[in-house]
Amino acid sequence: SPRVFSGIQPSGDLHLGNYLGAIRRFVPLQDTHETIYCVVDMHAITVWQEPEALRRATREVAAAFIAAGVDPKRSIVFNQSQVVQHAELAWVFNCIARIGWMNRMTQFKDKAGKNSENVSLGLLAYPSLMAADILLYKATQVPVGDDQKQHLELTRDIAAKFNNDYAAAIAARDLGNAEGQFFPMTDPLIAGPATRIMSLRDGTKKMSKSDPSDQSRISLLDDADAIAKKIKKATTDPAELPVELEGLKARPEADNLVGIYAALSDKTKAEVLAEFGGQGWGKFKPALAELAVTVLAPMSGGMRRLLDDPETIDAVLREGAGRASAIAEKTMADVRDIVGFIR
Ligand code: AQP
Repeated sequence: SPRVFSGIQPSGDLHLGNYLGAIRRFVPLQDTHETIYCVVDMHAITVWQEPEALRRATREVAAAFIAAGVDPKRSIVFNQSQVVQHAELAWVFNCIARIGWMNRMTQFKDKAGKNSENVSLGLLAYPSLMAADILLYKATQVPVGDDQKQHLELTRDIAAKFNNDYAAAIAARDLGNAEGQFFPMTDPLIAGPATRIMSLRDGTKKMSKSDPSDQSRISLLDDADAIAKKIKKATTDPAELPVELEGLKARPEADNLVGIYAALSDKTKAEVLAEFGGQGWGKFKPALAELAVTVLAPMSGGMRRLLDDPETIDAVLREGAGRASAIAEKTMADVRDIVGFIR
């Protein structure tokens, strides 16, 4: 069956965007696909992480997967650094990808800001490690939020250049598919009303773990009180909610909150406006807060219970890493032969 891979960085507090854009969508894929979900701790250290905080955040991401409904028996759940082939393939891809490709990545430009000479080399090479994550498992589908689309395009570019540069070696060993490709072309799965949740403070910025303002995001471990307060304080324009979808166009904050309501209630934005159009924020915000608490309370409760027993989480990650390694080593052994490494 087709294989799905996705990863989340343990780089801070998981938030509603991570949940709606990615984690929640991991669950139903277990019924139709072979699924591999990874806590990408090696990606996280592209910016400084305090070691104890990294360990805690790694367990938190694993707990979020499981609390959301990812079953570690059906899916492979592990942390990236335990499967050394990720780093090994990333090195090969660093030698395939061009510096110009990396310099064009908007995530790099956003994160590096004006200081691009002084960020880690790993931050620039990030998409190369991400391509390795996906292609080690020859995954063909990757459920992600909209912000990852450009990285997925780069993954395809790397796969295509590898297939092309080494076409003769791939053919000589009969390691290609019908089209002679060793690595498949991967598609992003980006769907639904929540592919890009925006900051609660600024409707033009995405909700992000690394935003310095805690008020900008709803964290998955926030309690009901915190969620209600953050939604109440969320930046909005003073106008009431529009009746038609069109009316959300030039109103990023309103569009964002309606989109969040839609995603949390499995409705379309039009359906949400049919219910709330013409009403003011004083009506809508409490309804949104109540809905968010209803959906997120079981998540945070489940995460807290799992986090009470870190040894069990670590055992899940270790067991998952063992299963992932078996697949990864098979791919990597072929890559070593293709590239010309003696073993
Ligand atoms: N705001 C968002 N709306 C929808 N989806 C989102 N994702 C992230 N933010 C939103 C999706 O969540 C997954 C997690 O990706 P990641 O951990 O690699 O980090 P990221 O994309 O860089 O997101 P963050 O949370 O903003 O982290 P920082 O601040 O550390 O960069 C991905 O599938 C992503 O699309």
